[in-house]
Amino acid sequence: GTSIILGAPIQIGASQPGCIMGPQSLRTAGFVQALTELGWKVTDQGDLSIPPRAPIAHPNKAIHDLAEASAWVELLTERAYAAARDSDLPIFMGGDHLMSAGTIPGVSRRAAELGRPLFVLWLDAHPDLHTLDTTASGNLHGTPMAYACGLADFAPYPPNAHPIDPRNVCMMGIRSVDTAEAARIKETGIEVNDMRAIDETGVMAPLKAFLARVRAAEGILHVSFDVDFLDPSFAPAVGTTVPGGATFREAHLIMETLGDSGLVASLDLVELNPFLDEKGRTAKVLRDFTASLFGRRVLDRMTRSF
Ligand code: DIR
Ligand code: MN
Ligand code: MN
Ligand code: MN
Repeated sequence: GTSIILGAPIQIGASQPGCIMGPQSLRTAGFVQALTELGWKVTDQGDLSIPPRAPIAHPNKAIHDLAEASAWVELLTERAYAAARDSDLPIFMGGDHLMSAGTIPGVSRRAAELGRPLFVLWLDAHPDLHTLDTTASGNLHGTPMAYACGLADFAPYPPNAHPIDPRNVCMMGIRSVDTAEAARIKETGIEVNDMRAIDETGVMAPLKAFLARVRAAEGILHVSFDVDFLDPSFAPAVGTTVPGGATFREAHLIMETLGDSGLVASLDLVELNPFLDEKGRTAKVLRDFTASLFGRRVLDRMTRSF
């Protein structure tokens, strides 16, 4: 298959700097080579950038960098659409999770063009369901899912022309939810498998049920992978660590199962903050999990030296 890689070095959506180095850290970890070795034809389109913008004020005084956020959303919607049109399984390398406010509408536009529904598997400690009115931190990486689902007016962002159906979203790993987000989960009925649910059922039962729904609907699947989905004990390079995350084995099983399904059409890798890491540890974890989704299996790994 073919994969376009797009870097989106965004950090203005997060509380602390560092995610700007995410794409370069993944490349340094041999990300492209890992996929090429599996037989994929990879085209790295490099990193996107936005021109400087005049500030935009918002009634919610907590919000910062709104003009830049809006520019990223506009640019990424267009570029993610093109990457989905032009390759089998594009990878969007963040950058903080604000990135997904562009990538999901972009791949959703492509799904609409193909006449197929878009489904989203959201792997994150957080649901990122704030609107511009409810975010208390003002960190816009807490808002992309509300925008992607069309749950509120996000002006000055461009209007979302291809909102996704909240019933087509499956969240896993959730363990930090703000009050306004909890209300929105109730209203929309978004499927949330929090860590307690995963402890009770394991990851396979909800994942298999979701994949069966995607298949039955002849849907297209987008996976949005926030580093803080993982337990910080082995993936510490993220600004918003929350204890009690997915284990290495749970995440590995999810990625191999997604690869086996053949349903995944695009992937976000977000919130990697290499400044908080030691020796590129978390970038290597993301490289290997992505390789699992792209077809690397244990029998291949046995022939490698690690
Ligand atoms: C929190 C943190 N809910 C906020 N969100 C994060 O600032 O809105 N999402 N870290 O990934
Ligand atoms: Mn997130
Ligand atoms: Mn998160
Ligand atoms: Mn976030």
